[in-house]
Amino acid sequence: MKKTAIANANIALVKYWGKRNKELILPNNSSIALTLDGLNTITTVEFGGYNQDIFILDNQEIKKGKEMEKLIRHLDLIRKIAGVNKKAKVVSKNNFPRAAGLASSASGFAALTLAVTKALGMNLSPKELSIISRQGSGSSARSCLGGFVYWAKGEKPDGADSFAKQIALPEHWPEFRMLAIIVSTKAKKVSSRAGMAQAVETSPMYSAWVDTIERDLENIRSGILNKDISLVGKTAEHNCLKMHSTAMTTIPSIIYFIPATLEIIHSVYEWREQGLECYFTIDAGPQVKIICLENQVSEIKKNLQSLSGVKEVIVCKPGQGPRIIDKHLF
Ligand code: 2P0
Repeated sequence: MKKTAIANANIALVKYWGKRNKELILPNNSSIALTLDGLNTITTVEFGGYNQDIFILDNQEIKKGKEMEKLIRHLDLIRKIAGVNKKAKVVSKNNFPRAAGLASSASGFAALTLAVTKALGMNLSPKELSIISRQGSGSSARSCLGGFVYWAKGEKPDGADSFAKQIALPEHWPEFRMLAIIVSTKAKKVSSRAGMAQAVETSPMYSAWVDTIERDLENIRSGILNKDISLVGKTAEHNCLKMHSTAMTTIPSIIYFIPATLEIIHSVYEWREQGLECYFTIDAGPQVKIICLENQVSEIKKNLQSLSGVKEVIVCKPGQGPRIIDKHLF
């Protein structure tokens, strides 16, 4: 059967950084993210009639390498659960640059998991979907739900309690905005997966990261529920800098920032002093995401035009969880 799913990317306000189990993708800490309207992956999956798994990503056939290995591993996981061994054709398209550090693996695995499970006749709850999706790429667990989402680290060795739960619907805070600012389209040198593993193993700051995470989670949760942009923004900024401090202090060190990243950080500080309420968060790459409310977007966009390193600005609102659509990619 052929099925097509669409899923949105998500950006974390409290980051996922470090694993307690690399095989099952179980995190050392819980995280909170916003599922974004505007950055999505559409994936069509068909089983039957194929001699081998076929993968076409952004109009290019992927025959080997890490992306193909991750796809086959995920298909095998779901085939095992469903008790089938048919090969699949998977065609996937992102509406944003893939290697730019905008969480394409999150939307990618959420869309893939929904399309594959539906194509195999499975009807999963968001909890079950996020448990399976998580094993493809951790952050994709959060893209299995819309709006503001909490991914529990869980305690169980098998990961049965490490799944995503919704904190608030997208409609709870429709004025909330994230501006994804592209400053580089080059693929990053150190992946999130490698960066977080290195931080766990070698950064003396990593224990401080784990020790202070619960306070950040509580602040962000309460900031979301009370629609308190200052609390959400300040906490997200602080949490992001703590994550980067563990990366910078690994051996060898990892600095994800480029000059344009720093130019935006300092501009955000300056704009805030001038009364424009905005905050930044940065993932394992050079792009900056600005957190603000709708009524500040046009001024921030205007200000960004004067910065030399800015290549593109994508304005994102709170978005919906994944869903099945009728329009197939093949
Ligand atoms: C996050 N990142 O919370 C953090 C912040 C990057 C920095 O989740 O190894 O691509 O596949 O589980 O999901 C990116 O991590 O890593 C990520 P794997 P993933 O958004």
